[in-house]
Amino acid sequence: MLDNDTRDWWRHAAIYQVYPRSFADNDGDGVGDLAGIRARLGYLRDLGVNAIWFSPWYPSPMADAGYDVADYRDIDPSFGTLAEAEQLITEAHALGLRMIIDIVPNHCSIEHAWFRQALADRPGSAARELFWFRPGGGESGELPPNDWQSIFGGPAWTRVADGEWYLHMFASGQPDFNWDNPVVRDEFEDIVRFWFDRGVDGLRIDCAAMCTKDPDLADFDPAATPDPHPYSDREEVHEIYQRWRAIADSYERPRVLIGEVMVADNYRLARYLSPGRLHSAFNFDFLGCPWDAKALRRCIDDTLASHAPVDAASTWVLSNHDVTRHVTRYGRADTGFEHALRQARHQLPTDLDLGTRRARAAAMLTLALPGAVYVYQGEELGLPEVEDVPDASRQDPFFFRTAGADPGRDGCRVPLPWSASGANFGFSPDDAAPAWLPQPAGWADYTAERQEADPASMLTLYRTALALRAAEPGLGDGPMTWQDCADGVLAFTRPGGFTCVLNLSADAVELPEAGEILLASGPLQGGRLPSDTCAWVRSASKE
Ligand code: TEU
Repeated sequence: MLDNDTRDWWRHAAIYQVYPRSFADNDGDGVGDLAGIRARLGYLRDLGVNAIWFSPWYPSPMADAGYDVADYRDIDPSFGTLAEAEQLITEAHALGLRMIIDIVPNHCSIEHAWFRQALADRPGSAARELFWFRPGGGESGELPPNDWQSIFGGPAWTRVADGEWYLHMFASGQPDFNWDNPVVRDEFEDIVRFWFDRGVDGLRIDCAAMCTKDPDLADFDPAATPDPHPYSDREEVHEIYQRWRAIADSYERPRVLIGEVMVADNYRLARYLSPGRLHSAFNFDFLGCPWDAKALRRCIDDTLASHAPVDAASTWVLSNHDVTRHVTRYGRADTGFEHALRQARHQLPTDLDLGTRRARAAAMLTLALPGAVYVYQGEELGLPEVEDVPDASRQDPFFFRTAGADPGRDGCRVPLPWSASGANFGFSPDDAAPAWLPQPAGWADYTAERQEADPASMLTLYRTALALRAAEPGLGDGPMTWQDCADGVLAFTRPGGFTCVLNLSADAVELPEAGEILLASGPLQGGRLPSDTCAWVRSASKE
């Protein structure tokens, strides 16, 4: 039995990502809010997840959907109040759900009090030293201080009225903090305590590898993979999390640190997870792994091998608010990582039936693997990417900073469909404003209400699989053993006679184990496991 109350709950938890703008709207403005989430906590408990991770809920001008934070100690008024957040934490805990919030330490918003002060003060002032302000190049400082490019496209520098430039690795509304400055470090340690004191169980740390920069701010060639890198995965960054870990461990019920760590490989990732640093990090390698038996096996083995020496639990992620939804990705010819992040955002031929069949199988695979698993809101409903978001509704800076060349991430952030009745498919109450991103007309079939009653739905599959996982002693963190099987088929056992079999080959195959079928992602064909289908089997001889 997976006990949600154990001290190391995060090693095996199923963690549900709530994107607050798009989960549920209670006040009818077409934007999700905390009251909407509170009203649907029962849905999450019934789904069977152990924890919720909230994307940013802080006051923000929403230049990057809340990842541009104006005040780290409050709640955006469109979402609610700090008092409501505290109620939400208490109510979630009462239902046995842990609470993880997003913290964004690499950058803030241009509306943050520190940045406003920096703009008001002179070059060289203490407020400017909290960020990366520099004079420009060229004859009269008209050129950016270096050649760094924003991750959202275009130069990573913006010029202010007095002629200086400030660094922003993302949108121009997201100035990067100067983590060499002890004032920044102290401030964030205080923010970390602020939320832990309010009962938050863990932090998801945004852009965790990027906080520290080479103060020389020299030009560099990204293709040359410089070592050390000027702004990513630098040695000094670990000190930040060692200090946060000491804070997390100082609580009677220790708090958890989960990194969004984008680095070259799993071995670099594992350095963030070594003792005294972060507890856990997202497995983006797995998210981007092509739908192919050999590639998946290699990725799983590499994950386990890199995590074992630092005694970290693995995590398994299929989707999040930054990537094309996996039902759509898996319905395409190329399912790999670059594709997930970029090209896939462009309309490409997609077979949604195929994508859905694979997504069902993939969910069962992740839930059977050792470690923790993340579920991005809407994946339990089998939502596809919304590819025809009208340009006028788009909000993602990726779209604007690439002049539309990259349509951005809005298509995976469309508000959830709850029911056929009610405004915005039940996302909002009656008579509400239109949802902040329009939902496709055909989404009635995806509503939670319709799926609840359907034993063949994606929602039923997630509920059943999560309940089985919680009851199965060998699942969650712990050992797994590969079984020999045919090409294109993956099979592994977990303790207690549990076997997971996934057929990625074109033809139906015999199940390698005789036994009771606990769950299958699709109907078997005369006892054989069809292509793109996964089954959980309890072997007759429980070893
Ligand atoms: O993402 C970090 C990041 O590097 C992303 O830009 C990622 O490469 C991209 O979204 C893939 O499409 C985090 C957040 O998850 C993202 O939503 C924010 O926009 C970003 O940080 C800036 O805070």
